[in-house]
Amino acid sequence: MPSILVLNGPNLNMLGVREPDVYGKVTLQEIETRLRAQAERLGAELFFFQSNHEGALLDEIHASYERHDGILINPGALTHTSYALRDGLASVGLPVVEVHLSNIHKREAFRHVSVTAAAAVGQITGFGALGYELGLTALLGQIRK
Ligand code: CA2
Repeated sequence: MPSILVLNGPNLNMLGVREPDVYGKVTLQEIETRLRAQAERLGAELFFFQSNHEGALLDEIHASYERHDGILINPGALTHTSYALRDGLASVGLPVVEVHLSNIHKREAFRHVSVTAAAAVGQITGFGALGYELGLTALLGQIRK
């Protein structure tokens, strides 16, 4: 059974708590519950990790080497700034799918660029919590092809 690391970056622990107009009312815990149900249907094992610290995310990415089969990641604002995360994702050689709740291209100019997406197979942006489920389906498609 494929093993998937689900990574969430800075501030995603605040989902559903503040700014529901931008990110919706769903909490990260609810996203996890929905994704686990989908993973069970699709026959995949999920490992969740959220951190507000770039280095902690990087350590988790490095540890995924030979432990997981793919990475589903919402890097939060590190999407737009972190060459370290991009290099880390590229270094482990696993298929990566990047997910964003909001449509980053419809927002402030600084969000239009993702430096991490170059290390991903593809990016899903603007579909809210559903994006994680779409991303998981896409990632498993890459692993099983
Ligand atoms: O749309 C996304 O998923 C983002 O990755 C969310 C990040 C943002 O920096 C990216 O540009 C796009 C923000 C994470 C959530 O931040 C919150 C802030 C306040 C209240 C709740 C969440």
